[in-house]
Amino acid sequence: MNEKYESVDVLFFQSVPYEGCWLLSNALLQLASFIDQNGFKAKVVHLGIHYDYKKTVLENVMKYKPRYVCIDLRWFGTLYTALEAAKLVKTINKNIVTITGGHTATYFNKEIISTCSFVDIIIKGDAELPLLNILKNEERVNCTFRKKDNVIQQPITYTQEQSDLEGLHLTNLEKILDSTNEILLMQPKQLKSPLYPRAFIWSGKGCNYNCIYCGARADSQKILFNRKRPIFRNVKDVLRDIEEFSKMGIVTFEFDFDPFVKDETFYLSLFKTIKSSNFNCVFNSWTLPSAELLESLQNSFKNVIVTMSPETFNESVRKYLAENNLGRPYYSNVELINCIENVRAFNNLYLELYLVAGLPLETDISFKTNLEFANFIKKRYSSVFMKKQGYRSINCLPLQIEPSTFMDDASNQLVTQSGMTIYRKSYNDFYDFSKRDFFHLPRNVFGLDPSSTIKIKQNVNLFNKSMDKTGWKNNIIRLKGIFKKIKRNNTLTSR
Ligand code: B12
Ligand code: SF4
Repeated sequence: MNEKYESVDVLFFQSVPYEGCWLLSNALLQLASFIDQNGFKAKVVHLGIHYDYKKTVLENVMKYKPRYVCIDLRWFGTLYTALEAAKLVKTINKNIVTITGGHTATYFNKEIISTCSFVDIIIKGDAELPLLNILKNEERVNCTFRKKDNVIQQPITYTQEQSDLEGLHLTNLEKILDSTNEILLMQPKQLKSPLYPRAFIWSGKGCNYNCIYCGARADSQKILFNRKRPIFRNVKDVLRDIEEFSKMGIVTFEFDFDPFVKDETFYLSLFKTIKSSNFNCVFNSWTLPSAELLESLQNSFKNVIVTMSPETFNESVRKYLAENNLGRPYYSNVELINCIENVRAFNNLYLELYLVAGLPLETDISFKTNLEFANFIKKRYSSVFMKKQGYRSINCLPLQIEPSTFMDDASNQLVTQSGMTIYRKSYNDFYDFSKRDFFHLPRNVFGLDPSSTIKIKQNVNLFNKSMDKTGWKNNIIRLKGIFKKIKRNNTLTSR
């Protein structure tokens, strides 16, 4: 380490659930950009980059000599390495101020500050202004910290509104990101999925829905962020982010923010302004996209994967969750099929479907609908799926317990009614899971009781096996009736 590096004010660390994990939180890049725009020197380092997170922490603290180290703690899976990283920083220089933030840190702020003397400050909720205040030595907001022997837990008084998002955008990635190309372009080596490398484009915050299993459901947004409604960014700022990533050679952009009910204005105006004919898109649609939105995706991008998450093909389970404010708005299987037909009508649009195994109310009989309907869709609409060896376009993922989910009476009641017991609730439960996961030790992956776990595993295996073989004649006969109900959109040509 003879080279001389310019020291920075803030060193951001992307924590990892396991060595080599490539995922980089968009929030870290945005926070670093914001700090940079405000005249402070910031650097983002990914702890997954060299398959030895401890070495990466040590080397980079020595290299950049930061005053503050900010460690990502959005995903509960990274609890262990995030806290270990903070501990290590203090062993190098105890005067460096260690800060963490994100969904998980916010939810467990009190537990972390009380048990981890090596974490100085937890920023709860939106972190732009609170972090800037810390750097400027101004009054702290949204923070949990120790003062003498007391724990100070400030209320969340800073919550970004739509207007606060104006002007927030990525700055020079090469400047703020250490090993930029390696991080942004390392993805294809590890993934089977097409359209990689891709960059995630942040388009807004919050959610209107209350999906039973989600740690960012509308009710959690109030607790974690004091956020009452979803907000969108400016199209102009989003375009700047796309431009910034494209300078690094990335041409595929992923959107995963769709909290609206029948209001697609934001995406329609964004896609209208995208000029390059080389860009690809992955659009995670939380509801069913309209034909107009699909058309605008086809016009703006070379290849597009549209993902939809009906969660289950069993209409009564889906309806129950939606009607009881425990899921996204209800749509019928007929409406879903109509939408798939619309996707198929555009040659450059491909479909991915996501289901969840282990939803409360699910029975062996209701799960069977998933198998039958998935097989039917795969066969009937085979041309709508992207062909790639070993790549599945209809997926069934297991339910996994996150912090800040299943926290109201209605969801708890439903869980008990379904014969399930949640085993992962407290900070220690989540910390233990994260640590065991990192060391590949036996662990309760889904956070549920043993019999629910066995059932979920069996169903996922059954589903995957069924997706991977051919010959689904029976299902097609059984499901033929649905076609009678489908209102075909005659204006679109079929693939
Ligand atoms: C987009 C998204 C993704 C993208 C991430 C793209 C990317 N490159 O960042 C993808 C699809 C890859 C993804 C993956 C996963 N996700 Co996700 N994701 C989201 C989603 C929908 C939006 C997050 C977002 O972009 N917000 C915009 C940013 C700018 O805002 P923000 O994150 O709130 O950040 C602000 C504050 O939280 C804070 N902050 C955030 N980070 C930090 C760090 C520091 C140091 C500080 C000080 C502050 C701070 O300041 C930020 C600026 O104001 C949320 C749900 C939601 N609506 O929030 C789930 C969510 C964050 N994901 C979640 C989960 C569980 C996952 C997965 C584990 C799912 C899985 N089982 O595989 C994986 C993670 C895999 C891994 N390696 O660990 C949970 C997390 C629950 C929890 N407490 O752990 C959430 C809350 C809900 C959900 N179920 O999806 N996700
Ligand atoms: S739509 Fe559902 S899964 Fe997605 S962020 Fe909202 S509550 Fe969570």
